[in-house]
This record gives sequence, structure tokens and C-alpha cells, in this order.
Amino acid sequence: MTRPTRRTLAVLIAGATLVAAGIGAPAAAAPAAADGLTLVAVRQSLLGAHEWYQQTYAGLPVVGGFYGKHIDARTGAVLVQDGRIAVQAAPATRPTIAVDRARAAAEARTGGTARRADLVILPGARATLAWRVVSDTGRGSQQAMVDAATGTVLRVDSLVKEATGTGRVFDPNPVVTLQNESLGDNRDRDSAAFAGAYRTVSLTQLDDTGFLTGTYATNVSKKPVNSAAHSYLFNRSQDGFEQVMGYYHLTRAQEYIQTLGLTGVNSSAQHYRTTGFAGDNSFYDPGTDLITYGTGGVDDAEDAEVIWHEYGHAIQDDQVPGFGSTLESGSIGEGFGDYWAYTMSVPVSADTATTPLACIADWDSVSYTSGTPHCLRRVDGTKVYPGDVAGEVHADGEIWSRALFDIQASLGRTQADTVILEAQFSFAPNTTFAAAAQRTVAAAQALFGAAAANACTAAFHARGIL
Ligand SMILES: [Ca+2]
Ligand SMILES: [Ca+2]
Ligand SMILES: [Ca+2]
Ligand SMILES: [Zn+2]
Repeated sequence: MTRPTRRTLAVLIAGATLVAAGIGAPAAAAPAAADGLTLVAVRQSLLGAHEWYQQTYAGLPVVGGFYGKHIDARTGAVLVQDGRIAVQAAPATRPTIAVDRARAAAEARTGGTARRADLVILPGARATLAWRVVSDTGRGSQQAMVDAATGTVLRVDSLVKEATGTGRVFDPNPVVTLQNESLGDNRDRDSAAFAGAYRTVSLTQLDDTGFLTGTYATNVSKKPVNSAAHSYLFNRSQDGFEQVMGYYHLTRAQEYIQTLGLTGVNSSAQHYRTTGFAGDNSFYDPGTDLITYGTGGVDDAEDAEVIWHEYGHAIQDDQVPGFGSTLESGSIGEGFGDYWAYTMSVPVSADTATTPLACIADWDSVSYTSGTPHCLRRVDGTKVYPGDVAGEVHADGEIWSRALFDIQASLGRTQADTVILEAQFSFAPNTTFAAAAQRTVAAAQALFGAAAANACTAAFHARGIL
């Protein structure tokens, strides 16, 4: 029998510290299950056998810690992959938080139903005993780590396999990016004038089909673009460009909402299409839960602020089925859509005299406005209730959007958007301005206290609503 060649291979995991003693240890000495390793799988391949072990600490799995042994069938040579992680600071091994409480905490965070829970050791600068809770959600399984001493949710990870692609977009639109109010559609032609407005971005949450379908957005345009390499680089004259715009900006809006801790605000994949409707208009259809972006004038989906306005309607319809059935509730729908376009634009728009941030759809509106700045509408208008009510939802929506604009000026973007989205869950489908304002003040009070509530009251008071 030939003497086995002993080789070791250390596999580095990002952020993991490898146990020094593990590297170079005699590979022939099989790791004992009682000694911090549990055999979890044995696989036979054409060239040999492969044993996989889970690292354990006091019998509990150490998250990310592994040990693999590969035995060459012909030579008997053994190759070890030692991915054990140092367990620092002697973590507790018995929970103080009961499993039911951990499951409830995970369900509250993920919006799902807990399917299984077990105790694990989370390695780190200080290792922590945690409940690992896997929940079913509308967007696949989510794994939450709940501190077994405090009940705090330490982290949430999606277990769904996802791809990240590359796309070319405007962000939010070429008028703002180039600070140029004299750009024109020129029948959808691309030109050197637009070169500085293109951004190459990551397309996150994609599934593996090569289509623009993912966790938060699904492209249902005719002739949908497809790329096995997940590369979607078009210019504005190509139909794929608007499809990429829709995927990117809808996904980013939902990812932003998730960062606020709100996991149930239109969190399933939003269907959208950017072809098939030649009007210079876009709409959300609650009957089919579909957003259609028109291609009249500047293609509507070339302007992210139009994309976000329509997403605002989808958000409210998801929060309150049938929302917007009266003049005032419908006006809140339009006002919130404009506000949502505004708040999504804040991180990517310069607020200048040329393109004020309060101006919505700076690019789409070049087709139907003459004065500058070109704006579909603004969110910093001076309309007051009831004297300025015109009886048309878009016009009256400017009363509501200005109130939300003022709330953001007082509370900052994160708190304002958290309050506004939280409050909308309790709006009636036919709410009045006053009732919706009261719900918003109450949400601010409950989430952030009296000063935040007073700021909201002041904003609605200035509009004559409260
Ligand atoms: Ca186009
Ligand atoms: Ca248009
Ligand atoms: Ca704008
Ligand atoms: Zn609208």
C-alpha cells in the first residue's frame, strides 16, 4: 500500500478566522464527532469519497464552520479543507429566551411563518448563542438569527439563490444628471448629449432565468430582454433600456422600504411593462396589479420619477385594498405618488436652481411643458385646503404632497418615510385628508414621540388640513 500523500488546503471564508491548529493537522487522523465535529454528509464521486463535517461547540453548530475530507479512491491520498472558525469569548450554551419568543421575533421581522428553529453559535469578535429561525415568506425562505440571551434579531438572510446583473440606466433622469433643461426627446434617438447621463449599475435580486424577473420586480413587456450573463446594457433608443429602468428603480424602491424595517409594503415582485401603450401617460391597474409605462413623448420609463410615482400607487393599493375611491383619497394617492418620486430622488438628485428637487418628472415633462424648469408637478406648492380644491385628483394631490414634503424637512428622510408608510396601513380606502392626517400624526407619536407628532401636525395645519 502506498503511503498517502498528505496535503492540506485551507479554504478562507470572508470574515472567518481559521483555527490555526486545524491547518496542517495530520489529515489521516479522522476528526472525532465528539470533539467539535459532526459528520453531515458523505459523497462518492468518480475519483473518491468526500466527507463533510459541521463544526460544533458544546454540541451546537458553529455557523459557517466546516471541515471536509477528500479521500482519493486510487491513491488513498487525503485532502483536508479546514474551515473551522475560532469561537471567541466562551459563549453561553443555554438560552434564556424561549424558542416561541424567538420564532415570534423572527416572524415579526420577516413577515413570514416560522418553519423551524434551532440553537447555534454565531462566531465573531464575541461568539453568541442564537436561535436560527427559518421562515417561509412570500419571497422565499428567510433565516433570522435571534440572540438567545436578549431576543434581539441580529441578522436576517435570504436563503433564496439570486443573481446580480449589470444594467445601464438614467438615475433619476438626464435633465437632472446633466443639469440641462434644453434636452429634447428627438424621437427617442440616442446621441452624444446623453453620454454623461448613463450610469452602469448592479441589478440585484434577479432570479436565474436571464430575464428581468426577480424578488421585487417582474418585467412583462413584449419581447422581454434576456441575458444569460445578466448583462443588460442598452441605450435610450433601444426597447431594452426602459425595461432595465423599470427593473432597477422598482427594485431599489423596495430595497429602500426594507431598510426602514417595513417588510410588508408591496414586498412581492411588482409586474410592469414598458411597451405596448403609446399614450403619453402611465398607470397602475389594481385589477391586474400591473404598472404600464407609456411611450408617448419621452418614453415614460426613461424618467425614474415616473417609475416611482406609479410604484406609489402600487404601494398604497397593497397596503389598503381598493385605496383611493373618492376625490380626497384619490388626491392622497396622487400626492403620495409625487412624494414617493421625490423621496426616491433625494439621494441621486442635485437640488439646484436649474433642477429643484421638488420638481417631479423633469425629463418626461419636456414633451408637454414649455417653461423651465420642466415639471409634471411640484411637491413644494402653496395650495391650501379647502380654498384651493379643484376637484381633480392630480391638482388636489399637490395639497397633500406639500404636507409630506414639509414632514420630511422636519423629520429627515428616514423618519418621515417610516411614519408616512406606517400610517398608510390604517388609512380607509375612502379616507378624507383630515382622517389620513390624524393617522399620520398618531404614527409619528407612536414611533418617534411628541416632537415628531407636532412636526406632522404643523405640516398639515399649514395646508389647512388640521
Ligand atoms: Ca427610449
Ligand atoms: Ca412620456
Ligand atoms: Ca426631479
Ligand atoms: Zn398617479
